[in-house]
Amino acid sequence: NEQSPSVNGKTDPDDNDRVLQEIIVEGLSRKSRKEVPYRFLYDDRGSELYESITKLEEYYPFRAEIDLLDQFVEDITNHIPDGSLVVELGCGSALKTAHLLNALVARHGRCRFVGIDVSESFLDEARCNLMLLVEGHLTVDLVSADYIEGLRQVRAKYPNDSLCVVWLGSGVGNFSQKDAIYFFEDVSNAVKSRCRLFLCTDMWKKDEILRSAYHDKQGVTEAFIRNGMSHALRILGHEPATAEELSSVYEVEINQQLKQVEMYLRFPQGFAVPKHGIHIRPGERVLMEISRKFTRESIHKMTENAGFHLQSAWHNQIYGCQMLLDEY
Ligand code: AVI
Repeated sequence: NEQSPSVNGKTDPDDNDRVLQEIIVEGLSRKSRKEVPYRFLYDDRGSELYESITKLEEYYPFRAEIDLLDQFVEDITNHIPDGSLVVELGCGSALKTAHLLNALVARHGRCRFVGIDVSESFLDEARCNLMLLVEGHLTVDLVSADYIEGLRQVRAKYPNDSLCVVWLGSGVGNFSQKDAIYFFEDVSNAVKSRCRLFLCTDMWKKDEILRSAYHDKQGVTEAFIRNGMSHALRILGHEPATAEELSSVYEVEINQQLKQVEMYLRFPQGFAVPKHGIHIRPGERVLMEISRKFTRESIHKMTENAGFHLQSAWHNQIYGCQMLLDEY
């Protein structure tokens, strides 16, 4: 599951709302390149819509990752030494992970797993799924926190363990280039050392495939993006104006230079949220999400500052998983 917009789960709800409003206002009151951070896509409705996206015929990344894990799981487990603590970022309901953990238990006779997710209900599901689906000696620990805070807690609890941090789902694709570089530095600082990183990413590919994956015929992705805007407007107290009522046009652009899919809402008539100083001009568009696609070189560039280097990689035509090692 995605990082939540909640700040750290401990703040007063009013303070939390204020922080969220400030984040949205900052993005929407810029003179140009207005945006709403992608995390606002995931309210309850957004999470349901994302689940529907993963079942769409055009949306290949979800299935491609399962195929890749299926195909290479034996070799992947070769790179996770016996005794490692497997820590998953955004474990969700852990269905994909169960496959990897089964292979690890089969290989080493045991496995220790920590799932990190902001959603407590996902963590409950994860515990049930892992009990049902993994046969053999698996110990499960679950941490409800955002990724970096979760990793800090894991490191504090298991100071001497060698970690294998698993990040499935190509979530890093939704980070900007800069944010991704900072993120891996934060990961490295949180785990301190003795860490492997098993990172799954979508690879750069032909325009047509990307375009149809993010602009599906049934309009599910479009609804997902619109819902993100409605969610942001709701947080600003700008109701009942939903993104639908504001008559917006969904646009997908493939940015060749940055190797990313960009998802926008254009507002032919514009709109204003006066109490927050927001004015969207007629015809102006708002960036709602990017989905970056990678090459081996760009993965290296993104993680090298944090001290990770590529140990092994598995690719099929469209998707990639890589095992990276920090320097120790
Ligand atoms: C979660 N994330 C990796 C998805 C992606 O492909 O970037 C989110 C998504 N946005 C539109 N469709 C799927």
